[in-house]
Amino acid sequence: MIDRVRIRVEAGRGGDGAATFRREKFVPRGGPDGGDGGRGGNVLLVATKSLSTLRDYHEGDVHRASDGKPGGSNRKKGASGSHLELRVPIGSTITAIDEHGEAEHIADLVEDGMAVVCARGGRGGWGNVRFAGPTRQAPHFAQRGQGGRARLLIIELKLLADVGLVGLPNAGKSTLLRAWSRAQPKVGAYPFTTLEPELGVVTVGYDSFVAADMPGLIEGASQGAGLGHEFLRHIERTRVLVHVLDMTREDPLADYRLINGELAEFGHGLAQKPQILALNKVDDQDARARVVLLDEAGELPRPWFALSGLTGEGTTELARAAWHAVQDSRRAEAQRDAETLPVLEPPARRERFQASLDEQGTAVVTGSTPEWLAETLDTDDQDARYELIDRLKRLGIGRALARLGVKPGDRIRVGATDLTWDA
Ligand SMILES: Nc1nc2c(ncn2[C@@H]2O[C@H](COP(=O)(O)OP(=O)(O)OP(=O)(O)O)[C@@H](O)[C@H]2O)c(=O)[nH]1
Ligand SMILES: [Mg+2]
Repeated sequence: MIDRVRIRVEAGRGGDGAATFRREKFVPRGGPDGGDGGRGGNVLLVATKSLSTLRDYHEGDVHRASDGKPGGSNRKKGASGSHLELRVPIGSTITAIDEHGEAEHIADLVEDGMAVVCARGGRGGWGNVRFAGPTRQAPHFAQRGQGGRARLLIIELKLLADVGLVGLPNAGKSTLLRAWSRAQPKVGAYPFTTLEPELGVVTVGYDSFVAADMPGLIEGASQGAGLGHEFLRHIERTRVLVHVLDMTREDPLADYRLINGELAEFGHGLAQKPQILALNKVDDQDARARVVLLDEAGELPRPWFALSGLTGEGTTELARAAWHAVQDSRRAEAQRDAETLPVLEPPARRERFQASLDEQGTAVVTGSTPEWLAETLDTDDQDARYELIDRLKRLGIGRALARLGVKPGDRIRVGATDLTWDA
């Protein structure tokens, strides 16, 4: 099962604006008529129930949305690039990694049809018509299209199971899932028989829940030992844990503490999940005797059930208890959701730009609007540069630069663009 893949997504670039002039009979030089470029396509991830794995994705693949088309003469607007929709299974978690390697959680796609835009296409550039005004009737420049956003994404598929079976290798987890459901996970008399989580639907009367058989956990699993680390994160989304103990072993409670220690060490709330103890293999006489002994000594953490996955004894009672625990958890969650209704607040007012001096004393302006303008207006073209500076001033950047001591003729930087500031 491929459950984690890293891909690169690239939104489309905006089309360039056109710098054209009307050609009419008897009019030697018509006015500007260059149309705007179309915007670049977005990249979206969409959850679909028709997929259950990430098999369609390959590590390092690049997925691109299409670019916007350039504008044309006669004010013709360029066509927008089409969006790229990447389909992923329900339960996919999307994380973006920025250039510094920092991870940012983007979305949990937990329902069919749920979608998230993970890279926005660039804006189309304006045609030269838009730059005409009383002082500049024939602009010969247009605006370039904005680059599309590119992002490195990690898509992870976490299992959506109600109940997770945890325990040491060989405890009998797979055998229990076979007894509980029609799933046929491999059973072996050796550790690490189960290499991948397997799901089974467990029926309880008219109800049912989904249980996930996990690879065995060992000491150090939370640090990556054995197979544990890879799979501990699958347990994150289960509501209830059934902790399977092999009662034929010398000291089952030591095993119990070891596994719980690993769950606590891994974090992510695993240790806080409701847990039901499954005292397994009681078809074995020594195992049964051990249950009686520990019970009489009052050492068994509750709730516990004695069972044999092999003969099926006690498995129905355990299934029923697990189902009730799942119901309790669902109810508690519904209540929590009701108590934490979203509060509508006005969006925080964001500054349109920021201006500061870098170590060399160069003024640096950041912000999405100024950066967009600097990226798309050609600073080598006299008129386009005037237009850029004019627009930056209208954002209030002139005053901010003056406060920083910037004088006409100084070099400044806007985003990734260097230019000469003009008063
Ligand atoms: N006597 C007895 N043996 C059992 C019982 N349940 C499982 N076993 C045996 O224990 C061994 C391990 O069983 P599995 O179900 O593969 O154990 P697991 O916990 O899935 O093991 P891993 O996948 O390696 O983590 C096998 O030889 C099973 O036949 C039981 O209730 N009684
Ligand atoms: Mg197994």
